[in-house]
Amino acid sequence: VSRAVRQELESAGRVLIVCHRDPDGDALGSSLGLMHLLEARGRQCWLFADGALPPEYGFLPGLERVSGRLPAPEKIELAVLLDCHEPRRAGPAAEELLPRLARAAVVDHHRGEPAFGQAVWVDPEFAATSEMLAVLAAQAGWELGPEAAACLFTGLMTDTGSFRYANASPRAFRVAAELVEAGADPWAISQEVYATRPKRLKLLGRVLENLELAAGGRLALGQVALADLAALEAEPGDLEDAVEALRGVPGVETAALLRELDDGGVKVSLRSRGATDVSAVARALGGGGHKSAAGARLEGPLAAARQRVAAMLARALEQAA
Ligand SMILES: [Mn+2]
Repeated sequence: VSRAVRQELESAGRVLIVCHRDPDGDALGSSLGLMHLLEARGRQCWLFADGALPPEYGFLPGLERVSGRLPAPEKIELAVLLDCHEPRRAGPAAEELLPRLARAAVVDHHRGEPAFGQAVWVDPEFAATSEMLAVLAAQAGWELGPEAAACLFTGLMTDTGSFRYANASPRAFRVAAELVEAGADPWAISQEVYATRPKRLKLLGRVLENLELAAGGRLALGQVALADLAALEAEPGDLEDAVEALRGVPGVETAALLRELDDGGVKVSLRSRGATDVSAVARALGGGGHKSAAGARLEGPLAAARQRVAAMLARALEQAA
């Protein structure tokens, strides 16, 4: 645990909590978890997230506190950037505000070289930002109530693929046990997060219809055209099951799912089973992420982007073999 980050969190009374744009379970779980922890200690918090909040996280206690608007800078004593370490990852409004504030702390588990913040704790050995905050709270002796525990458990559960990914370390399980002891309900939470939505199943069907195996079956490629997303009224978050399904095909070591964007670009989500570092491929494409889950944004059209990604992944597979 970073002593500097802990000191910042213990000394500030009015705290702005910011996570990356288009927040996922860990971004929201860590933000809300920290809010509950700090408010139990009498602190005042604001929560900011840019982009849509996925409906499966609607159950998180305090979610209504997450706003797409930032408070006036003079009210903020300390800003905390969670689950990313660059202000630009939090969207244009946060990118503009954060560097102007006197005090900023960062807690994140993504790879990279953090250059922002006075107190920075970035450690890719952790499975989730939520896990980092749970460890910090335990070490600091902060009271962990059931609401904070539920939020942090959600972040840890989703970032470990329900404790199945390679990042599900002994520590992740120990932290999960502490969170369950503190009142997180794994069954209730997983029911909410993994509820089967017809839209998602249909979208998964479209992706699987176009499944292509390359590199001798070690590479799975899928794509979703803008028209498919529109026809099913699907949202980007609805595609998470699809990319996991691609990676789950026996023999597949890396998977790529390409999604056509309405501005002519293409979003690519990359997954690996662990041997191939897809974050390196993502970085080469101008994106980033983790060794086994990463993403980037490319220029269109879809077919050209697909060819480019397929060639890069095939090379990465050759190098890993
Ligand atoms: Mn995370």
